[in-house]
Amino acid sequence: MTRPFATAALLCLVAAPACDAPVEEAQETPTTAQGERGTLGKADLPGSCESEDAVFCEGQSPNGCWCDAQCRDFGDCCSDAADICEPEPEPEPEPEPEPEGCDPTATYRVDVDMNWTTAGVPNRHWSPLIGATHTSAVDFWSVGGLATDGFEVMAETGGTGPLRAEIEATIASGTAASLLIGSGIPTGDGATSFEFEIAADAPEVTLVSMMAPSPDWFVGLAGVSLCQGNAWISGTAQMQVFDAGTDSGTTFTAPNADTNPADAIGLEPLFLSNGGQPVSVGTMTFTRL
Ligand SMILES: [Ca+2]
Repeated sequence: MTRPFATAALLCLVAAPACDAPVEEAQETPTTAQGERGTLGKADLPGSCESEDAVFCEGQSPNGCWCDAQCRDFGDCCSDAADICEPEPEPEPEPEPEPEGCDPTATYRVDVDMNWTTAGVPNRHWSPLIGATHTSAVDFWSVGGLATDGFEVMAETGGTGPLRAEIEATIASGTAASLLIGSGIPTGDGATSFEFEIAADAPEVTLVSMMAPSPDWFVGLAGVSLCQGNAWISGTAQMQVFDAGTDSGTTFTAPNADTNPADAIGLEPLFLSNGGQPVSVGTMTFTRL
């Protein structure tokens, strides 16, 4: 018996695993009560990473399954390891807010400034303004379209009742928001103005007035949005003279001559320049207040 051997035998008795495998390997491979930990190729094992009074996220559950960060690689995670031990994912950052869009409502003043000065026309004037604030889902008139019955009355007589009823029907149906009514202008080259509220969910303006006297001629706007680029805008529109297509008279004071069937609404030829460009007879200026 030699001392060195006896020493080695004693070491093996005290620390048996060191005799079967190099010490370094034994430290690299975690072991369970059942033996070495190896890849199981499973998603999880029965058991829990928590008991009534403890959690086992840094290591092994008393049930035998594991709760540590390596358990996914080994395939020996407890079935609730992800729920119990993985930190809550960082919440998604709040997306940048979309551009706000136009304020929900805006107040405007419209200044109607007319300068119709055709000589030799008796009693030149402009009939009462009528229109609406509305959505893009409704057109009260359009170039190339046909005049409604109410629009025909407005363009031929200046009367606003039937067109007002049509506008109120669209308000009731939800495609228009409010009726716009302004005074007439008792001369060809006078002015008038009024204020109105408009809402971002019905941001378009239609506003018309009959040129009087005339067979069926009028000025105005058709569905101009005052909300552009997410902002309420102010601006000026030139007033061109349109023919409603419902009366065939060609002079200011021509007798009634119903056009049946009606023509499409278009620019009135009497108010085109030699080059065919519409001549402005005034302006409508919309100013946000
Ligand atoms: Ca006409």
